[in-house]
Amino acid sequence: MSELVRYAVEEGVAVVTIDNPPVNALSPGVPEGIEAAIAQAGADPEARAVVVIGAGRTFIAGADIREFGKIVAGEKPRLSLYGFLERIEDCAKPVVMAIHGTALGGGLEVAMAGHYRVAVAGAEVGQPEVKLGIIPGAAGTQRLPRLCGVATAARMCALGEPVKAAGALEAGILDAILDGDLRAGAIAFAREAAGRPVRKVRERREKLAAADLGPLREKVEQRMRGQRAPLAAIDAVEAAAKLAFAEGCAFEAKLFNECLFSPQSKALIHIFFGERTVGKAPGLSKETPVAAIASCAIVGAGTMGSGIATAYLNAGIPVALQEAGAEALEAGVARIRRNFDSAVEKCRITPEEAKRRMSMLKPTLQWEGFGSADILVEAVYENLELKQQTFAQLDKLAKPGAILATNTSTLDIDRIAAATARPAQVIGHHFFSPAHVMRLLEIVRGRETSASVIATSMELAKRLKKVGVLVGNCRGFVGNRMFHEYMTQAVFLVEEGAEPSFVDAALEDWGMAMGPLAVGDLAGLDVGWRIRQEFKHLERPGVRYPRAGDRLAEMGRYGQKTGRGWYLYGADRQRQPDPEVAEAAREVAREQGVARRTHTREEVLERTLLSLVNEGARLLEEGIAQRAVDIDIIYVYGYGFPAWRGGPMKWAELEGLAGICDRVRTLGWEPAPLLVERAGGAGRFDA
Ligand code: ZOZ
Repeated sequence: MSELVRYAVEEGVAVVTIDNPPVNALSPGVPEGIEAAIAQAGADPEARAVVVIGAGRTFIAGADIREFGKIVAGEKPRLSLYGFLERIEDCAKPVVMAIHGTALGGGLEVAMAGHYRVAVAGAEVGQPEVKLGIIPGAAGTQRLPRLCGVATAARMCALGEPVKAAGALEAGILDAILDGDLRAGAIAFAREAAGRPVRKVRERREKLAAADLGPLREKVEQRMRGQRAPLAAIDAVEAAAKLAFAEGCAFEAKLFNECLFSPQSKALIHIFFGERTVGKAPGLSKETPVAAIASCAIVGAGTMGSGIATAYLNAGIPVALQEAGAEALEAGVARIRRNFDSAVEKCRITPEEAKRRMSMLKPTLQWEGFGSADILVEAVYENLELKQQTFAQLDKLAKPGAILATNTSTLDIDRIAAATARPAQVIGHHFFSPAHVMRLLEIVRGRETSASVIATSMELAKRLKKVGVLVGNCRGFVGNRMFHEYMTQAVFLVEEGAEPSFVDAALEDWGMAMGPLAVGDLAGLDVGWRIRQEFKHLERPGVRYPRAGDRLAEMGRYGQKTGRGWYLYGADRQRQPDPEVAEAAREVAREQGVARRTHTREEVLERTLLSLVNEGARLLEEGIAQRAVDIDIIYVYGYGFPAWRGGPMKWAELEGLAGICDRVRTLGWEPAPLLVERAGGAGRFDA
């Protein structure tokens, strides 16, 4: 028996324990170990039934995702688990799968090869493969509908969302939910089942009536636009109703391999590991002390301040919220209450929980709570002088050791820190709007920020359920510096004659959650306009700058909040084209001497996307971004870049860096030196 799988007999039941930390993935040796243990149990006169259980925090969380990359790279042969699972199912003694934690992907597929499935109430089961750009590849699309019907199975495989134990019991995926100790309960269950004839899931057909999957296909085409795997998953589940089990498996295997070898799966697997990689900042020792954060004080109760307060309260951290005026403070508190009300409406929390979280909020017109807070967060207007004054004030109020965080999205952290006598305690926490919803937190280190303040911020991000990415200090940091280049191209295109809707549609059809001009309207055109005024002194003669957005802001067209920006917005908030915008763009073009012409969608994509990649390469070279994967995570979690394209840097790698470099030159731009270097070398940004 391998070390990964243990065998013991207890009360006449063989107990097979999978022990492959951290999540009992089906790494090499695990399927072999399970198979050997099942065979041993089958031949063991002491064992009348079998229990398969996971050691540690979970049942099997799926295939070992790291193996997929090796298979695709040709370093390892393709693997098939079909025979392995059938041999479990063919065991003459009842096999009871005992589930805690998560039985996901290949984990649920193993569980379905058992004759019974029992679980603790907190367990979850699911086929989340589509989130990795693949579909179940070990008969999941064939066994699941045999347990819960075609419609439920198709939904689970296409959307990838896990199901809680109670739902899984109701659907027929589980046979029982056990209270108390799972191992003991499963053994008792197995003893009951011993001697009864076993029933193989693959031989069941009673739930295989065809279902209308048209509405699900439509939903997937909308919600997971551009992705291949969800539709393939539906096709595979649908086949279960039409084909014999073996043929259904062959069909599934064909689709699985098509998906596995696609760029979409490479991109999504990159994002899966990337989300975990960004939490480990290079150069930050594991021994760095992390301060306890038990209370927070926020200055500024505007959109950002109240969103940030909501995020802290959601994490169970009490918040003092300060505003100078009673009206603004009340508006902020009302906004936070609305956030919780909406969570109640969506059944995410109970009304009592909403009340409890509200009770942890202490609004103040003075500075109550600021002296005792472990972290003080500044969320005032984006203006350097104002932020410096605020930090001078926070420095006076804060206790020694408290962290002072600024939510600036563009300004120099060092100049803000210089307004205090403790620059080592100052750091940027750049939240994205709405701050309690968006997963990204850019953590910006200043020149003097201490390692402990950085480590504490990374830990805090996890508590706030954010993906924290550590970046260096420069104008706009990583996200907004790249976005600036991207937006510049979008505005140039409009000045040259492209309709805003043409630019946005090209990018949205490509997969961006929202086109850049629509994002501008959402964020407020006045925001960019004010920032550009702040940096006007840096403009150089002879260089073209985007002007049309500022012209709109000067006309009072601030975007959605004024009902007019790049588009017109009615009561339904739908975008409508506005001839006034085209006129303003024409006027700007005339003033700036910009030639007007028509554009193709390809040109829109080329200019906007390559501007992201080229600036990303510069940020990497300057060390502002530590790794290309950090940039990708920032773009996927903060800017609506499609995860299935991998983020801008991974997308460029998948396209081929040599070609990308040539395409940048074709646009008449200077490729970033790092891009040139990597294009001629490894073809990858990260080692
Ligand atoms: O980690 C969370 C999770 O959701 N994991 C992914 C689960 C998943 O997607 N499973 C399906 C895999 S694909 C599949 O199974 C295909 C299939 O049908 C099989 C067909 C085979 C066909 C032949 C092959 C060619 C989980 C909810 C499990 C735990 O979350 P936590 O927040 O507690 O922990 P994490 O996410 O920080 O994870 C801890 C460490 O474990 C690593 N890891 C997690 N799942 C893994 C995995 N490594 C390899 N394979 C997996 N399935 C994770 O990267 C992290 O590592 P470190 O180094 O960052 O600590």
